[in-house]
Amino acid sequence: MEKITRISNELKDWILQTLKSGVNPESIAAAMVKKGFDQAFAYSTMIRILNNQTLKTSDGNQTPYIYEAIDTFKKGNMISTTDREMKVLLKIDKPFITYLDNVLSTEECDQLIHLSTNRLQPSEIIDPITGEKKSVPGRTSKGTYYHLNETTLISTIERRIAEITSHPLEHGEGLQVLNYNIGEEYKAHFDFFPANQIDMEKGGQRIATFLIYLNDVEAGGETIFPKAGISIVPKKGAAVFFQYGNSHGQVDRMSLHSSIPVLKGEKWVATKWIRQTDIGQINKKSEVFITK
Ligand code: PD2
Ligand code: ZN
Repeated sequence: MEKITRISNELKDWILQTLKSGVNPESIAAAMVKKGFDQAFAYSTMIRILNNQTLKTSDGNQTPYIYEAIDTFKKGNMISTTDREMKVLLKIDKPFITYLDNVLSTEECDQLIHLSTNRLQPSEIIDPITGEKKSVPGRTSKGTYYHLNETTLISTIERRIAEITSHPLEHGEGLQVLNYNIGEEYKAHFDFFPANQIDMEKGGQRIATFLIYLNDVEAGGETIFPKAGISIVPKKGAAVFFQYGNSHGQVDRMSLHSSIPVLKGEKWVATKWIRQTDIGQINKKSEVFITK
């Protein structure tokens, strides 16, 4: 059988993220060969990527991502939910990113940190090659997951997120609370899955992320969107909401983002990843894939 000698943009992104997550280049090249890639092509592709050289991809002229406006954000500089008023601090259309103030009260932030402190575990990813969960240098935070509606506080936050984003609560994965100490980070990644990991039984593709800052960080810890040239400085109770999936099933590569290392103090965030459809009974907690 003829061996594959071209790679797609999607595979290129996957390789980049897999490398950043700490998987060694040989394992990735070996996985490509197993999937039917020409051996010399797989290894030379890895070398080009490692040396940061340009790479010709088979789908360089893909249809551009179609941005779709979200109703809540068409209406001005304030957003109201049934229980809260919040101010829009920043709104960018392409990629779609908003920064909202006052999403959680100081007390809600403190309560969520308190609730999470004794549940923290090293953050993990799922190795696409072995399928096993593991800690990697690219994601050094600690974290914990909550089931949908696990406590009254979690329910309140989830209902508020659903009202702000116009995405039903059931489309959200379980809330995740992350804690970064000095030097800890989450290297550049996409939150959406590569096409071969989308499971329509479990909510389908991830299409948006709602990230709430639970404290002020003394230095570092910004959320960076390098392709968009944007840096969001954490502010207690404020939230960044970004959307990268549309009704055409496309995903927006401009949504690449990272959490840069904390330089002073610590950082606490709560993240909600939102899917296309209902997440389903068996999968109420978030799972972190290496594609992230
Ligand atoms: O903690 C952050 O700022 C951050 C940055 C990028 C969190 C995530 N991604 C995430 O949870 O997906
Ligand atoms: Zn992310």
